[in-house]
Amino acid sequence: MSFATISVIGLGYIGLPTAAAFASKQQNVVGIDINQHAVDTINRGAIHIVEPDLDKVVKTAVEGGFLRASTQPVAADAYLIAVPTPFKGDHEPDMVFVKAAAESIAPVLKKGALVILESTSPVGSTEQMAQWLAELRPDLTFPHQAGETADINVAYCPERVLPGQVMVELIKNDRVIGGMTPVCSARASELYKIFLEGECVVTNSRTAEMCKLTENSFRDVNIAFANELSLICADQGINVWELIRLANRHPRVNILQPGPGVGGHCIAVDPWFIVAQNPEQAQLIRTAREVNDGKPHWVINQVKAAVADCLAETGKRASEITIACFGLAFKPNIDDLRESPAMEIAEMLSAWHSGKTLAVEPNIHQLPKKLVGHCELATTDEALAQADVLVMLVDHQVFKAIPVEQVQQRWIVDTKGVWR
Ligand code: SAJ
Repeated sequence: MSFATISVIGLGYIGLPTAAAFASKQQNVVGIDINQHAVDTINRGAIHIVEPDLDKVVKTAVEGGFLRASTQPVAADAYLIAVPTPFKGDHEPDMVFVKAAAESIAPVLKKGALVILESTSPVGSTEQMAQWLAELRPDLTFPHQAGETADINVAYCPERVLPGQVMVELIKNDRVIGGMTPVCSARASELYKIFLEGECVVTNSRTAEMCKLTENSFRDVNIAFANELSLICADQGINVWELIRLANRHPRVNILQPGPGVGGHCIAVDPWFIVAQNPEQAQLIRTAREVNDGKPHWVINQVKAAVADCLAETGKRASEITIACFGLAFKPNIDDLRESPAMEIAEMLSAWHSGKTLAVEPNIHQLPKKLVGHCELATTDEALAQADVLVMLVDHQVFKAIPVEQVQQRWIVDTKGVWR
């Protein structure tokens, strides 16, 4: 059975590329979002987020009449829900957007439709979503009620694309397909095969939900290991990057890189979903989160020690000292400042420091609101010429290309090993 209309609910970093990928295969796609600005932008053939190559695919799809956006839900043969799943103050997952998405499509659902949840969600969310839909549409049957013969098929199929490489990974990566029944999985696989070059790997919805959380927790735990090593090495007078390079020569060792902390919307969030559901068992996962969340504070203390040293050696007053932070993005070579430990550090440092704080971020043209009045946006050359204390926070390619002889400062806190 083909899908005459595909509707993607949530046109953000995952939903819009997914909608565009289907539309690029000449499918009729309607994207739904509550953000009128996003809808208007997409309908003009433009994009409201930054992701390489997405603009071209969206433009072609909109101009070809295969993709349109709306704030109003439409009847479709397949729905993909890709809305945010943040956590609340106590690290409990907040499913309010998934619930709202289910409520929005319920009135237009028709017999034979497929509903897929893509948002990162705690175990059991897909069954919960099917239940919400069933309560709103008692005239239809759902997999938890009617199994293989249900009117509506429901599956969990997580995205696993890397920001910055979404348009490639969306198509090439294998896709975990977690149907509530084997029929649901078969239909979901059929849908993704429209654009997928990777494999569809079939399981049930609960395993698929846990798989997504596991992937990001695995990375978080491994980064925490590297971050903990960086603290130990600083204490022992050992260069942690050399240490990791040497240890990784072992055929079965592959340590990740330490940094200023872990940022972005995924890795710093998803492990908490496991912890919230399994507080007794998830000791290592919780500790990894705490280690990574604690890293920016450790970096601040390193900078404070460097400033104290600089004051003692130069006899200057604190207000006469300039600190330069290199990088604000949450990882290298992107302009995304969301949940960035580098931003957190620049913010805390500029609030603490009585002198000038410079921020060097070649991927942005104006300072984010939070830093206005506290920091000055500077070029690499200006910062290297003016600053007493250098703080390397993001290993952007342009920073790695700075010739060593241009870096004359004695006080350097290098969280990425660029100036090792
Ligand atoms: N980081 C380190 N050291 C490393 C690697 C990363 O400190 O060795 C830091 C980065 O600087 C950044 C954070 O971790 O602050 C996260 O960056 P990332 O590149 O590891 O991951 P994201 O958040 O951009 O994307 C992740 C990916 N998940 C995995 O690699 C397991 C991606 O495949 C997921 O689709 C995405 O989360 C998501 O949407 O869940």
